[in-house]
Amino acid sequence: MQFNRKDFSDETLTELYRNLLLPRMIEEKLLLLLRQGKVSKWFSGIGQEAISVGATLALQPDEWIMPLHRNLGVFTSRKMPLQELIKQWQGSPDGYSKGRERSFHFGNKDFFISGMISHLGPQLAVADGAALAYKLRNEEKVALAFTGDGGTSEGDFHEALNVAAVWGLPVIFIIENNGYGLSTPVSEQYHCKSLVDKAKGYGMEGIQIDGNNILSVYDTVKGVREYCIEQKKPYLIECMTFRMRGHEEASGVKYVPKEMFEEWIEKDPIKNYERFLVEEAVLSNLDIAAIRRELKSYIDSCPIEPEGASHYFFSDKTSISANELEDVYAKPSAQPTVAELSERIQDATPASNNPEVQAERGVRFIDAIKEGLHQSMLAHPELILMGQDIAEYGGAFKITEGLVNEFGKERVRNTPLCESAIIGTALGLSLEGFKSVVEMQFADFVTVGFNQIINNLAKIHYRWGQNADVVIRMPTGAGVGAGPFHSQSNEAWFVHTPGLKVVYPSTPEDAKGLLIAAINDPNPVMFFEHKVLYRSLHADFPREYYEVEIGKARQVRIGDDVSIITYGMGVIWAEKYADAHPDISINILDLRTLLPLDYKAIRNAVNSTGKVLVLHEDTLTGGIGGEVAAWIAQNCFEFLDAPVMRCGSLDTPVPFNLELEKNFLAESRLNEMIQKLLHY
Ligand SMILES: Cc1ncc(C[n+]2csc(CCOP(=O)(O)OP(=O)(O)O)c2C)c(N)n1
Repeated sequence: MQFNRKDFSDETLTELYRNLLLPRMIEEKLLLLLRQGKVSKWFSGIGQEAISVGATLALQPDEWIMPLHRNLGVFTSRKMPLQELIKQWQGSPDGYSKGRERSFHFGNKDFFISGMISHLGPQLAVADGAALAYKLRNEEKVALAFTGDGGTSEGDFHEALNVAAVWGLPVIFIIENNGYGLSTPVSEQYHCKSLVDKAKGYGMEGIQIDGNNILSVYDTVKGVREYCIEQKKPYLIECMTFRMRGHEEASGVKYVPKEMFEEWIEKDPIKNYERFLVEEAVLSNLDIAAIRRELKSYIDSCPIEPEGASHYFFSDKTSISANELEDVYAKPSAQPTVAELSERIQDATPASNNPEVQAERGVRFIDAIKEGLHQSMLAHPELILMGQDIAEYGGAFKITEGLVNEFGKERVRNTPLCESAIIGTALGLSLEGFKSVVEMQFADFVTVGFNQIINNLAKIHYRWGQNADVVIRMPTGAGVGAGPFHSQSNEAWFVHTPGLKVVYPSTPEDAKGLLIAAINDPNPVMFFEHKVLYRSLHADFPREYYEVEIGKARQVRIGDDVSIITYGMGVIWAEKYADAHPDISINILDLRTLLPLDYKAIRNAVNSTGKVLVLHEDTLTGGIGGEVAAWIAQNCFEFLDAPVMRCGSLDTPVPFNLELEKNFLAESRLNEMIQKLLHY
């Protein structure tokens, strides 16, 4: 192995050595603990340390790194105390993830390390977001993300590299090509000659280097960092290396030919670097032995919980559930109050008090959403809008029309066609204190961004205390003959995911106030907007900047005979039905927020009539109606005079033909269900 010390001082070379050695020695101890059952899971990075360590040391300590499961060297080179890391690995409630996550599935803002999710690829776009934040603030910084050779086959790899290239983001993407993805050799993983060749396809530069050579990694990443900052571009580095142990400690290495180990043991990053340091007279063998002794005593001084990862730590078991639930959502931070934010808007738009401007203002559902977005852009200079065709074109439904003229293309961003990367980017922006609103062109297309929402955004606060300050706007629903992929109601998918908030307004006033509240909320909010209502629903709404509280239902009508608990288009159907049947006294509750539900309001609705119909446009089976009905049965049984009934759409995909669609929709069965209930 050839080392080129360039003009690195002896101190730098020694510092690199200490950092390189530490994760190896920690791992050797950890492998013991694993055998003793004191640690439950371990992904070894032995043989690959030069990549994590060299790359981390080449960055500034306040630049975000997105590591994966084999990157212990990132954590140690960022100087995370080993004592704290051990607590994390042992599942201690005092650990970085409070015992909620295993091994390296956690991050920490103080160390600018973003925690991975098991799915690997999603990490890459989060780096795009952090880099976008640097770019927007004109900071001279890069973000760095790791992937394995296996991870490059994921769509997330393609999406993240493409976005970084198109947007000119300072991101360093590092592929650790260690020959295998679990048991899959690279020959079964990709068909190009070298992974670095993929850089060309994205219009970015790339280089392949020896990942076992610490100087090569350190020097390359340093140079690439400068390039990314100066050129405002991403860069791909493929580090060739080898995994000296199994995928994880239980999985063995039978599938790896013996000769490969023989070949790569000769290329061991530590042995080779030690030899070089001695040859260069930077360190003597005695110095090396002294450093090893020093690190050993540091490692041995860290307390190990003898019981290992177990319930042992939770002495006060009575409060476990309360504590657990407490951390699902981030608390509002010390951000300005609504009144203070409102002042910003007044300062920015003296014209908003002008009667002529006000007279032109529309009162459609869509106008309320536009106004909520516009005022939020004024109130939050750090709010970024992202979506397909949302800038000059104004979005598929023209909701963002005009915003780009006022706020510019940096804040109103057309995106490539890649929902997953954009939602990941939004999360990365959030790491750096930005807010974002992502527009799905149609709610149906959220499926290709699903993983980021469900696994990354939703769980991040519970897992390691980071919030995802992201609103995802979901133009939803049927009724316009748009067929199975432009009409679905998919809110129930998200209601089943702790960590998300799900909001679904049915009036212009609520649409504006809830959107403002969603943007002010530090948590990820799925914001459903019924497409049919955009231009068909007219009702004046307050012009000032205001919030409608998330989690509070709205009493639409008071009645004695039957309660309809509903939301979204269901509210419109229920009101229409009540107007057409003045002889029936109908109580209507608009849930407005589906997660968290307003149980108090539901209880009142049950109590006031004793007969309840839960109505929604979503298909019946597995819809939110089932959840509401079950809760009522369990908690309000004594108020009921009839079984709780549900009215949902037919359990089929949404058909295109208007007659079929009409038959599909829940409204076609509303009268039948109400009559059943009344005559029970
Ligand atoms: C989406 C997804 N599919 C499958 C897995 C299971 N899995 C975990 S790691 C891994 C191999 C990853 O290989 P590579 O990206 O080369 O990284 P390495 O483990 O070699 O460092 C697999 C298949 C996963 N975590 N996520």
